[in-house]
Amino acid sequence: MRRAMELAELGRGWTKTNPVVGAVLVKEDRIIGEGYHKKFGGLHAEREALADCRSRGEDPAGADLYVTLEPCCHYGKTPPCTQAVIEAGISHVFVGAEDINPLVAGAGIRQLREQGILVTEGVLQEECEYQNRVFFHYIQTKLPYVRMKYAMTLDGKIASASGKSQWITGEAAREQVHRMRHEMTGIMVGAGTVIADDPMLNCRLPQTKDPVRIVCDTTLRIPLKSRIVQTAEEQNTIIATCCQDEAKIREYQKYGCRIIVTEHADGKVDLKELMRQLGADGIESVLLEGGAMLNWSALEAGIVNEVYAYVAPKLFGGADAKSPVAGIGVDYPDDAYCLVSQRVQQVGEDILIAGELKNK
Ligand code: AOF
Ligand code: ZN
Repeated sequence: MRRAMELAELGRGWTKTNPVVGAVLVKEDRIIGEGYHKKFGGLHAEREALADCRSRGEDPAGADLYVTLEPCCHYGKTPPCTQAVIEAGISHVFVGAEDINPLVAGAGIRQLREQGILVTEGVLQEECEYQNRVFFHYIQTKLPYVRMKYAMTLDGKIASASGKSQWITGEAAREQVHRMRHEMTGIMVGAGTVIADDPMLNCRLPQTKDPVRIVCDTTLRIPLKSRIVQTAEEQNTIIATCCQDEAKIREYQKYGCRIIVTEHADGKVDLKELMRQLGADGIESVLLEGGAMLNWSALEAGIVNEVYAYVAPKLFGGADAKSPVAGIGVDYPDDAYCLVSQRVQQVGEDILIAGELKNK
C-alpha cells in the first residue's frame, strides 16, 4: 500500500478534480504490475496497473490488488474499475480509503464481494484519506481546500524590519513551496503583495503547469502595469474586489483579468463568497500566500483548511518586522486557531510544521 501511495503522488497536480490514486498488483510475493491515475479523464489506477501487468507478460488472475482508493463502480469518463478487476480474476483487493463520491461510497467494495473477491478495507486508511484530503473536502463541500503557507524566522518574522524577505528559507524549502504552485489549482495573494513584489505567481519547474492567480484587491489598486495584469491572457487571473466602478473594472478586463465583486460587512472582500464562486468554477484547492492581513482575514472567515509553516533557523529581530498573521488577533490563548494532525518535517536546513485547522 505504501508503494501504491507513492505511485499515486506521481499524478499530483494532473488529476484534478479527481483524486490521486495508485495501485499495485502482487502475486506470489512479487509485484507484477503498477499503475496510477495519470491525469483527469485518463485511465484509473487499477486499469493502469492491469495494463502494466499484461505488458510485462504477467497474468493477473489470482493476484492481490492494493489500491489507495476504493475501486469505482460507475461509468464516468472511464468504465468501472470493478469490472476490470472482476474480469482479470483478481482474488483479493486491499483498499486504503473508501471513496465518498456518492456514485461509489461503498458500492465498489460491495460489488467486488458479491463476485466472491476477498476485500480488506482500511489498509493505511488514515494516510490514504490524508493523501486525498483535497478531493474529499471538495466533493463534500464544493469549496476549495485552502492551504495557508508562509515562511518565517525562528523569532516569527516574515521580513526584516526594512521589509526585505528574500530569502528566509533555504533552497529545498523554496523548491517544495514552488512545486505547490503546480499541485494546487489556485494561488491567492493580497494587493499589498502584488504592489510590493510584482510577482508572477507561476510555476517555473519543468513539466508543470501554472496556477490560477487570485488577487484580493478591495479597492482595485494593483497597478495595470503589474506583471500579473500584463500576463493575464497567458495565465488565468482573477481579481476579487469590492470596487464597483465599471470603468475601472473594464481597465483590468481589457488585459484579460476576471473580476469578482463581493462585499463583506467590514468593507473587505467576502472571502467565503469568493470561495463559493471559485469552487463553482472547479477550483478545488487554493494556496494562500498572504500577506499578513489577508492571512488573518482568511482565518477569521473560516476558509483556511490547513497551515504550512516553514521555520528557518535564524532570527531577524525588529519590533516592526512583520509576522505571518496580522489583524486584531484573538483575545485569549484559549481562542487560538489550533492545528490537528500535525506533521513536522525537516526540509533542508528548515523545518516544516503542517497541520489541519480544528473544526474545519
Ligand atoms: C478509482 N481509481 O484511479 C480514480 C478514481 O470520470 P471518471 O471515470 O474518471 O471517474 C472519476 C471518479 O472516479 C472520481 O470522482 C472518483 O470517485 C473515482 N476516481 N477511482 O477507482 C482511480 N481516479
Ligand atoms: Zn475507477
